[in-house]
Amino acid sequence: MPKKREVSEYSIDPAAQEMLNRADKMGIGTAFTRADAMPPCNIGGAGMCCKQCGMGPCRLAKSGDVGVCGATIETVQARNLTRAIAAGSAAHSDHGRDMAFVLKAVANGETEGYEIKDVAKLHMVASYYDIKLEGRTPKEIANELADLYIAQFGQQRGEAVPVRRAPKKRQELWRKLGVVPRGVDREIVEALHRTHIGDDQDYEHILNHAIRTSMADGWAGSMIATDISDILFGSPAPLLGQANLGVLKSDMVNVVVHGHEPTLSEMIVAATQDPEIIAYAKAAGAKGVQLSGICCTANETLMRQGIPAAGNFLHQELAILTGSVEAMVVDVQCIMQALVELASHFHTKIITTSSKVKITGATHIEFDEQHALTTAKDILKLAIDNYKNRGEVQIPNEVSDLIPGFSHEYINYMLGGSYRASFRPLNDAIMSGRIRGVAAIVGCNNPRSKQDFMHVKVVRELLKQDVLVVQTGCGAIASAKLGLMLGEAGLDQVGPGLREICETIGIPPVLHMGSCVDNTRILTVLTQMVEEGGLGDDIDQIPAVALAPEWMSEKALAIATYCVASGAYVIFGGASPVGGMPGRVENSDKVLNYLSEGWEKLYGGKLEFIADPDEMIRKALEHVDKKRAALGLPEYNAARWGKSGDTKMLELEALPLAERRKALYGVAAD
Ligand code: BF8
Repeated sequence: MPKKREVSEYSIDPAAQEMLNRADKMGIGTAFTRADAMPPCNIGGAGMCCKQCGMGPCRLAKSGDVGVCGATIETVQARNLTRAIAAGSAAHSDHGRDMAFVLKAVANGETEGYEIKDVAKLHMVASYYDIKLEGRTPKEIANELADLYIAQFGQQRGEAVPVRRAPKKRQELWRKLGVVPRGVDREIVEALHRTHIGDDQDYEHILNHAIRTSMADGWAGSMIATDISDILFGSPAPLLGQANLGVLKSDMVNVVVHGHEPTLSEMIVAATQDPEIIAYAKAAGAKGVQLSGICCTANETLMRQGIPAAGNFLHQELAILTGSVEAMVVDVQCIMQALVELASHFHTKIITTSSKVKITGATHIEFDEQHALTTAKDILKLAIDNYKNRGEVQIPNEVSDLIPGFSHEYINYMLGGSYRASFRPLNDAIMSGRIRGVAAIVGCNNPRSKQDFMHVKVVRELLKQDVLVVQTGCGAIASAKLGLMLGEAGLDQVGPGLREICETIGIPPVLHMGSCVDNTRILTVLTQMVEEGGLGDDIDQIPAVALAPEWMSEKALAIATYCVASGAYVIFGGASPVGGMPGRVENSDKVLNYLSEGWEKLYGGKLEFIADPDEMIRKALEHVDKKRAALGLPEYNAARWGKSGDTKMLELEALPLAERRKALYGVAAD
């Protein structure tokens, strides 16, 4: 019998625990209870099951086992992983493609409600590609950029253009290794072709193409998505936001937007501010419409508009369990099919909006850029009409403030202001050792582990060790819920050197950088750090590490792989999808080792799966220190810091008045 965990084992978040207790009392299942009831298949989980043709499925569970076609364990694992990376890259990149089409439509005046909000970003992106700016309107420039970006998906030969934004040395390495993506669609199609029965059978060769496919995501599809989101909706800058289920309101119509593409959510944000909609909500007996987000849609609207985040991936069911959600409006990715059945216990309407996603039993209202604002208003009216159907409501009190919105442009600005915007202060802080290194802590929740536990543990420990943390995706929301993204709340929890830097610049020690496609912002930051000088001439030399402690999606695997290709050490928590059965089945860890040692020899980056958070932290710090030593930087020593800046003032302020005067002016009180 599978073991059912206690509610306290499901999540560290009190709001989640409260809702899971409610679910238990009502006899309603969630992803947590389904995970308990569904132990993972140990052969498939190790990447040793091949379902690629009708001669199988072949389960290679003993030393020497091969498939009906003769495929070895390492070939099967490499194929399975490459397919997952292709699917993840497809999801991110198709999002990027849709954004490019919207940009084109905006440039041609064919949309309703959208405009080019960030002309400076449009100019900057266009200038990467030598698009002429002088004497042209934003729409003319956007038209040419949209054409260039749309062409990146179907391009057959040459190089995807965003690759030129990487450090020069890295570009040369990619060219030498033959992994520069030609076009997004071509690499994804080739990944599917190569992994078909009877095709590529050398695991290293297959995995080489996994790298190229992921590059089409990180250095093309996702980068395009982020660029265009900023151009259309504005580059994020810090603002005050809130996170957790306490953002839902008992006296307002609650609409939760969930998924990924900001084209939908931004228009719903605009529609909630429409006087007609506010009046409609009041006529229905509500105080107004409270909009909140789940998953990466939450990140998109939080960092640009300050729309509160109801939660991360595992909060999607919990929001409905409050009984207070009139409508959950979804587009693409990370949407659980279980939502419809769950919603049937309440009055909540699940509304699908993408031409790519329908869920049996959900209401489908298709959204397109030509009628965006009208459709957004129709959706909101449907939610408002549903307000009268509410039953018993139980909204947890938990809510935390946070400051999101640290785009790479803003980080550049905040380090030196408009007077001398530059990454120099960050590089200097790393070189002096005040900042030991940088960690990007990203990725999902996974109901097989305790929600948010690994994220928060790793963040807290690295902060104590003077590691600056940047976050995206559901990991960012985990820290937000715990109050780690608010400057003054976080600073008593960080090491002395990092604290000095945060106080000087006026930033929280954990920087929210956006959604999962925005991991490309981290690539940009790393590139700018290289270009600033002092930390080597390529990304793999920077004392930096990337972690996804609670990963679950194929997109996470795609991100991990393009980060490795870019030179990063990537640590995933939980189990490897190609972990094999080392010690029990010969050669079943060949692929696992290749992702680490093999890729490190080629790219200077590597991917490892480490289940124990303490070991994850130890390896992350070991890596950062190794990179510091290789650069000839001083060994990290926390004792050197913490006695400068505000610390002295605080000590002085704590003295009795007479002693303070003496310390300040050398004279005692009159
Ligand atoms: O793209 S972190 S659970 S929401 S996959 Fe999904 Fe994972 Fe969350 Fe955003 Ni990213």
